[in-house]
Amino acid sequence: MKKSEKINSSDVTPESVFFMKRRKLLKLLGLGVSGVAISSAVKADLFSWFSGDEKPAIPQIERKTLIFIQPEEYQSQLTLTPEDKVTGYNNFYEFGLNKSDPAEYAHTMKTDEWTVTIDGEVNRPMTLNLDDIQNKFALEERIYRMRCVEAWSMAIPWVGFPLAKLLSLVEPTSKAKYVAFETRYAPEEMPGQKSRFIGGGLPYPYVEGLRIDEAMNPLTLLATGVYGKSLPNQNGAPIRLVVPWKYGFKGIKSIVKIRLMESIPPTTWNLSAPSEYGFFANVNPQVSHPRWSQATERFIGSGGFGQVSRQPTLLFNGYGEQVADLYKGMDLRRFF
Ligand SMILES: Nc1nc2c(c(=O)[nH]1)N[C@H]1C(S)=C(S)[C@@H](COP(=O)(O)O)O[C@H]1N2
Ligand SMILES: [Mo]
Repeated sequence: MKKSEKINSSDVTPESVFFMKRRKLLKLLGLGVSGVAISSAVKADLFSWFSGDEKPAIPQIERKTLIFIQPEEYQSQLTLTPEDKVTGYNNFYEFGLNKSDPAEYAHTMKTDEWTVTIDGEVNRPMTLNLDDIQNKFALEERIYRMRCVEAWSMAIPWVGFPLAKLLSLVEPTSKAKYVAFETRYAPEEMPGQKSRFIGGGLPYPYVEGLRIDEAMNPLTLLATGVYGKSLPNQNGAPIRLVVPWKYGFKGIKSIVKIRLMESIPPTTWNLSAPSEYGFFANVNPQVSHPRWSQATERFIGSGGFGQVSRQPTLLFNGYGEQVADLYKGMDLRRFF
């Protein structure tokens, strides 16, 4: 090797390598250039700059086939968003801000030996592992509309069970007015939790909350699967919340803690930008986000992303019949 081509390992940062000639790069990566150690993190970054066949396959975590019932009332005539889009176009800032980042990087989160602790204002606090949960609650498939606050939407066949069943098991006390949720905190596995460049500067762990009557509503689901199989990490494995009449950010992923509380719990997007994201976050076409209208949405169906169809947004995302009573007499503009 010519002297001028020598590279020290300390020079091999993603930025430096980005500007290297492609040929030199490939040589570095593949051919064991002596004296150069490239960390696997840098390697992963490098590979992500190549396209198609030069990219290593994304490690796929095995998804278990689930057994579930299909209650009539939760099936629907909706056109489903195809599975590859439900599992490939995601928001999970712990793994990056691009919609493709979660599918590409979330496999680093470890989901074996997962437990969920339920405590606070309850008579029977408990910690359940995933088998306990799977054994205690029969799974059902429910097709729900999902509306992200960014004005895109999907129709998704979740598999899960009503949160109300879990809450009944722990017996909330009369002081339990709210339910708080928390995502796993493991910065070594979830790089966005320690880097604001990856995680968008949100406070972590991601936290969410519901009023107790919202949490007890039969529509509110704890999902452990999607499209008939256990959740892939990018969708919030092994267990996540789905609240179909609220904006998608209420659907906190990869839950490890559920706490019943007397006072209103903090929520991540509200902490981050309180004038833009409220506690309630009910889907409402008449209440604009400060920076865009919520009147319509781009439905992500089977067409290419360039030709998604625009459709009107529905009050409570179309679930008004089941949930409007929860907000009787409330000013939905003030409590957005
Ligand atoms: N922990 C955690 N949960 C999260 C998010 C996140 O960044 N971190 N994003 C939310 C947002 S903005 C949306 S729209 C949904 C997306 O869920 P999906 O990727 O399964 O469609 O997850 C929500 N839950
Ligand atoms: Mo979202």
